[in-house]
Amino acid sequence: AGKYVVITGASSGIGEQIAYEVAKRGGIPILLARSKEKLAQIAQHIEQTYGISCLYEQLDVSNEKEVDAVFDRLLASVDIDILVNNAGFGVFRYVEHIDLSEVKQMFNVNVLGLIACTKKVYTHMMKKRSGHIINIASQAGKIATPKSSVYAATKHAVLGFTNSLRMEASMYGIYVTAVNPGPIETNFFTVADTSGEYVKNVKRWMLRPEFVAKRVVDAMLTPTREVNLPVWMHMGSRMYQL
Ligand code: NJP
Repeated sequence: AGKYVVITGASSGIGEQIAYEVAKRGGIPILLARSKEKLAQIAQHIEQTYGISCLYEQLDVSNEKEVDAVFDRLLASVDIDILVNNAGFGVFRYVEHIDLSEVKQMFNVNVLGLIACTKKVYTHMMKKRSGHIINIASQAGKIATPKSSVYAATKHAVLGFTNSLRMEASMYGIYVTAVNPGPIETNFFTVADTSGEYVKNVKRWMLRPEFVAKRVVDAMLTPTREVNLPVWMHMGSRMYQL
């Protein structure tokens, strides 16, 4: 309770649900994303429902200057306890149709943006010798499926970065967790899969974002040293873990 939890990509999907779950359990979410109006609505909902007033700021994680400015401002007024690097997107295409500008944008957001946000908060956490960094990677960071080659490459990069950071961070009492869910019912696929081909195949197995948010907040409450949370895949009535 009372912990400050910064969430990137908090304007929809998993990030939004993590914000509600954090507030529900007495933490103070700090919401970051590009859509400031959506963040304002989410903050208002949190205030009305949980009586917690939370900060929110516009941030494009792929803009280095913005990352610097936003985190400098936040750290001047708030002692950040937990960072959830959740902002991210995918564009699913067969390799022959890949557009290099989309590749760069995916790496800029999913990988470089995540590293930039981590660096700002990690150096703060190093000084106080505590904290928890949670990176939303993906099933695609452990295995891959057709059409998701570049997205999978970004999430493999996130997992590699996370695993190395965890070793370094252990010397400062900082926990580092990666989360690797299977497909989730969010806006993600409206961008990732414009043809609907992928969703058609996985729709019935999709996880609810509330489910993932609960698991993420559980991990905040009982951090452990290992940890890459398992891939969860929902199929029929079963929940598989990889
Ligand atoms: O998707 P969505 P999810 N700077 O589209 C924000 C991973 N994941 O919740 O900036 C800052 O509802 C965007 O906000 P806005 C996935 O890779 C998903 O599913 O206002 N923020 C929005 O809040 C991603 O890392 C699945 O447009 C930026 C949020 O990101 C994370 O889960 C499976 C941004 C995206 O919300 C959340 O995705 C899996 C930027 N440049 C992992 N660009 C899945 N859905 O199946 C985007 O294993 N955002």
